[in-house]
Amino acid sequence: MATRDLVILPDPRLRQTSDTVTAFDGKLRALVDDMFETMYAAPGIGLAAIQIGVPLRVVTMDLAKKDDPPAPQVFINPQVVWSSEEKGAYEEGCLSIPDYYEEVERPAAVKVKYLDIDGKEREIEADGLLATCLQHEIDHTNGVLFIDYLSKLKRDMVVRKFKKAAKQAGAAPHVPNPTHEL
Ligand code: GNR
Ligand code: NI
Repeated sequence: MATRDLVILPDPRLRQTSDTVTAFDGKLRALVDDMFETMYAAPGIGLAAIQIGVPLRVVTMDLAKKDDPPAPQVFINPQVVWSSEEKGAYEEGCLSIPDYYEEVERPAAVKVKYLDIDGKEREIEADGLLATCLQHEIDHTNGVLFIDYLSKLKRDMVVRKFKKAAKQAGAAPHVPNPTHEL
């Protein structure tokens, strides 16, 4: 088991559509293990595989409150099959967009079909934080980020900030005007 590096905005992999999982084997279990380790270490309450660079439709989640026992959940190939007309608003964050939080409005309740780690078909009806988190993670499997629901002005501001940060992180150390020294 190992933690993996998180993929951060503006990495183009975050815009990839992930592939459907077809093999329910040890490799999938190892991926899920690494996703939980990475998610708990971050810490985050949900993670999509693309956030560690693996373009597969795999989602991990744990919504247990601090001091409650862990409640790990895995969703393979999740898809929303029903969503409520009623909307709910949550302040969302994303491990791929660190330290940025904004309120997002989404359907308040959803029904999600998915497969469990053994490939067995499951269905869950969710509201509250679980509904929000499921939609946020399913969006990741489709290359969609929560900033896509904000105004263009807000989204452009965030993307610019992260582009600048990535550029500075990758740039060579800057020595101002070395030839103009006395
Ligand atoms: O840790 C996370 N918290 C969170 C809070 C509100 C709505 C969604 C989330 S998911 C996020 C982890 C993450 O980026 N998952 O993709
Ligand atoms: Ni996210």
